[in-house]
Amino acid sequence: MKQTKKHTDDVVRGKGGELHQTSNGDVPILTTQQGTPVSDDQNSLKVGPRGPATLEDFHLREKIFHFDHERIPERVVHARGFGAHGYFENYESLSDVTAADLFQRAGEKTPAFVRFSTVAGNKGSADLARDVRGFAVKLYTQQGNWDIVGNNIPVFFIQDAIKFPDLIHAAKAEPDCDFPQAQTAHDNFWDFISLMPESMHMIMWIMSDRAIPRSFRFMEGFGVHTYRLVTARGKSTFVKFHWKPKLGLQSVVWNEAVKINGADPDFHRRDLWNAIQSGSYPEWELGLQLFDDAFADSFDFDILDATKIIPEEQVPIRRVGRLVLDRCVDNFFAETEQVAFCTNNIVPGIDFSNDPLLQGRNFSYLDTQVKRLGGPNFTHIPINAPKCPFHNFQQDGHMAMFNPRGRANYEPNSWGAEGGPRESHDIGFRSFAADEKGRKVRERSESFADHYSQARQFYVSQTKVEQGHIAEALIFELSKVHKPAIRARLVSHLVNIDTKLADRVATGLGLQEKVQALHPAVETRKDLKPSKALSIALNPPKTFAGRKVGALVTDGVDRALLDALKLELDAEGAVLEIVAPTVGGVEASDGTRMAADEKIGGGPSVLYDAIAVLPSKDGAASLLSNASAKDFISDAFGHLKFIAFVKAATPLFEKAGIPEDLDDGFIELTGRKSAAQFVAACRKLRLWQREQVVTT
Ligand code: HDE
Repeated sequence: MKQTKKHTDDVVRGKGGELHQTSNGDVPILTTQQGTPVSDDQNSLKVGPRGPATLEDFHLREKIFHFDHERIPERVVHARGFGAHGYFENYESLSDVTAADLFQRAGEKTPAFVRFSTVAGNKGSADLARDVRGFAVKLYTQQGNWDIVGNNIPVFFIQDAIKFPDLIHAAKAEPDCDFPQAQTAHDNFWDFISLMPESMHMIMWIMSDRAIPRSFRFMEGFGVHTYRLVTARGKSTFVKFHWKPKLGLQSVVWNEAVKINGADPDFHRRDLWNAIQSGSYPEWELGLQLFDDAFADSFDFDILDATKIIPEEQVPIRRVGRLVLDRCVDNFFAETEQVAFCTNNIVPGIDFSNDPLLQGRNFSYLDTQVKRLGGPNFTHIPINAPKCPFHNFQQDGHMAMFNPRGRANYEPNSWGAEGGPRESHDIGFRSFAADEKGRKVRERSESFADHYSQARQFYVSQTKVEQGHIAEALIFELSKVHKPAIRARLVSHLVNIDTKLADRVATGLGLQEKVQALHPAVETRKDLKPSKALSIALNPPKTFAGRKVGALVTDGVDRALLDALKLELDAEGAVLEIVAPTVGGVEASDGTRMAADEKIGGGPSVLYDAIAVLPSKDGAASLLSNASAKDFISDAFGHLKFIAFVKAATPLFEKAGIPEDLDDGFIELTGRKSAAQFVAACRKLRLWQREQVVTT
């Protein structure tokens, strides 16, 4: 092989025509794991170029051996996830309610790592599955790592951890055929759920648009369980944790979710990655619902029951700081895959409650990390290691990196200053000294028995449109259930929640017989006040910031108009992407060339929050036979999006089946002023009244 090249990008050919790139000092020299420099990474060591391979080829063996062991077990649940780094910044000192070090000083920043996830699907499943999203936050505080391992829904399916394996078995692919993937729309799930009345509140949430968020950036997070905050003097206050997205809530509609999964199965992870890489850092405020024993005793439900919320109207949320995600990972596996969240990672000043779900989780997370990460030293992996000093006498095991130094590996000992760390009565973690007594029983508390009242409260807190989506989601899911008795049994629960909902679902399923209410353990309360905070539609964002407009253009597009639109979107903090017949772009009306972000079929309108249809007259004519261009428009219309347009687009609208009498969601672009009007309209995200014409 001749080595004459100057730059690594240059290649030389080997005897068999294979290409070799070598280091010329501009990049490091390739080595084995042991640091031995490698001369040829294209050919294994053989006896003659056509002869057998040799066993002594340590480079080949090491490379293949390492590759064979690249996979670790994926998470049993929440396998599909995406993480990012950032920080939590305190607004004020919370020393009145907690001794937790990170909450003592206003303005203090604590490093954070967050991993978002879906629950049911495997690691390679699509992002827009109808599912709960995990919202797990690791805070590297000065007194140890604190993990708030939450979800984007504030309640859970079950009340006792002992049912978790059953729930997850039922939700995941069925064990004989191994499908469906990342979907609850199958017999096993609904069979289990229909026999689990405590899950009905959660069912309302996952059948709502909360389970198909537009982006991780536009969803809330919840700690779910009741925890305790504890002061230095040992005073305890109950707390529920909330994350409130700065950009507001937003979801997609179901038909859109289905199509996004095909067009871009990585839609959520790409969204987060792009936002952070472009400097548009997503932000959430940490909210605390604080309450004392007196409130807990007087509240309508048990604060230890994870299938219940405390409405914000009853215990307002105190916003105490902000979480900012400002750095993508350097390596997905090292950070996002190996991060190990544990509910039992807690710091002084915070404590658990007796929620039986939380108590079970405190066992599960530590246990699962050993399986996933291969041994007890997963805390030595940089993403899991505390950023504060840590000292103990734990030693050895697989991959030990930080064994104690010197001779002391136990305490008490007699080695004085060299004797290693000791306990601290002043700052060490102390559990809240709760009075606990009772009979040892395997029993559910009667205070957990109301299964329907809050399910109803959630349902009646939704707008008509949102209620329709819940009904349609139930009809969709139950239509995939083959056993009619399971469908009917589920509807018999719905009767206890809302009879109109039950009727609508029964009709949608074509049930022939009137379904009677399943006998409830506790009658549904109808006096719980609707809570505005539970609806997405009633809490619209104030801005279109962070959202995306897709502009369908052709050669001859009006450049000035496009520039005007871009200026308005920039000012709002939103993004404009160009969708053109080819990715090579178009020649605009003024003769300038514009690159495209997507080819029409590759950038369907489901990937955008709103669209602009800006072809030239000739361009529109040439798109009339383009099925993707038609779908671009008809989908945006069907998904209730705002549509900016120029007159030349009219034939395309006709082709896409848009009613001639354009509704308020269409805004004709003529200049900067109309572009501003379009952006202002987009802040509403969707024209909900269009649902009277199209069903999503
Ligand atoms: Fe989890 N859960 N869970 N879970 N969970 C896991 O831990 C478990 C529950 C949640 O991004 C596992 O590291 C039990 C509620 C998130 O890495 C496992 C019970 C909530 C994540 C586990 C629950 C969650 C997990 C699998 C019932 C919301 C992903 C891999 C008592 C408050 C964290 C792992 C990440 C992951 C067990 C219920 C949230 C098996 C036993 C309720 C966000 O340990």
